[in-house]
This record gives sequence, C-alpha cells and structure tokens, in this order.
Amino acid sequence: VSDSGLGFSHNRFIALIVSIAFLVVLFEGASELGGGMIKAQVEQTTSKFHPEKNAEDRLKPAMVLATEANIDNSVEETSEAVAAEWSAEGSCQQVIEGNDMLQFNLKEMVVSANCKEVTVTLKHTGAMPANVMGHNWVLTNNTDFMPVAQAGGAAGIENNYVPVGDQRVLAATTIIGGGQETSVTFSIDSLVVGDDYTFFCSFPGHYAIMKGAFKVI
Ligand SMILES: [Cu+2]
Repeated sequence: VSDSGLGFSHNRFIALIVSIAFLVVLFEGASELGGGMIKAQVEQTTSKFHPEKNAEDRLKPAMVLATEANIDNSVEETSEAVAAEWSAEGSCQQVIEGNDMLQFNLKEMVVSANCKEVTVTLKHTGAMPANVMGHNWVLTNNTDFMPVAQAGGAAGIENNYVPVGDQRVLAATTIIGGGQETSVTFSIDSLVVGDDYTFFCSFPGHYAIMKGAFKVI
C-alpha cells in the first residue's frame, strides 16, 4: 500500500473516484428524468394552445355560435320585414325564395282567412340545376309533413318529388332549378284558422332544413 501523498490510501482514492463517478451518473440520470417530466408537462400544458393542433376543435364552438347567431338574425330581420309589409289583401300573394345553400328565405308565411285563393310563387335564386339543387314548395298539415316529404322523395323528379294523387298534399309547385320561377294557386277553404301547417321542399333531403310554418289568420 503506497501513500498517495494526499493522506489517502490508493484504495481509498479509487473508492472516492468511483463514488464521484457514481454520483455524477446518478445526478445526470435524475436530471434527465426530471427534465423529461418537466418537458412532458410543458408539452401537455401548451399543446392545446398550439396554433395548429386541435385548431378545429377549439374554433368549433365559436363558429357554431356565430352561425346560429347569423341564422337567428336573418330570420328575425326577414320576419320583421314581412310583418311590416303584411296586409290581409297582400297576403294572398306570397313570394318565397330558395337558393343553392338549401335555404328558403322565409321561416313563416301568414295568409289571411279572407283570401279566396292563395298564390305562392317560388323563385330559385341560385344557379344549380334542378336535378342537383331542385326546389319546390309543398304544403301539408304538420303531422303529414314528414311522411309526405318521404313519400315525395320516393316519387321521383318526374313527379316533382310529390306523391301522385295524395290527399295530404294541400298544394305543391313543380321542381325548379337555379334562375327559374314557379307558382301554385290554391283555395284555402279546407284550411282551418289557427291550425298548424308546414311548407317545405320535398327534394330528397331538403325538407330537414327547407321548411317553415304556414298560418291562416
Ligand atoms: Cu329543395
């Protein structure tokens, strides 16, 4: 056993070096583990704010709210405009528009019980052809609306998507495409004041959105 000159034995010196090396390795391992944990936590915390990650999910609620607000506004404005212009005599002539976005411009049509006949004119303000984005205007009572809409879809475009000879159909126009116009004139003698009627487009799938209330007052 030789003296190192520092007061340590050779074996003690080796043991000290090994201990230091062990501590260094242990420390590095620990800091890597700790660093990794911190890194993971930072990623977890910040990933939801990453501009691209989950961007759609984060924007969705705001967009839905905005869309609903827009629809509500447009309907409200339309209803107000219609209410302002409404007159018993004028209500016998109704004009409604359909577009390429599966929309009617009215959610409600109100006619006077004094109308001998009512004429509904449908204008397609879009540009798409009738076989792709065709629209018509069909009137039934509320309970017949769904079954007639479905029967209409099955009747085919050759029947304007209206079930042939179906007594539940109170009035119906032909199917038209973008830029076209059609109308139907019918008696409202069989309609009851205060009852609820539904107007809709019977082109397959459109009735879910393209519908509204028809009222006799
Ligand atoms: Cu339609």
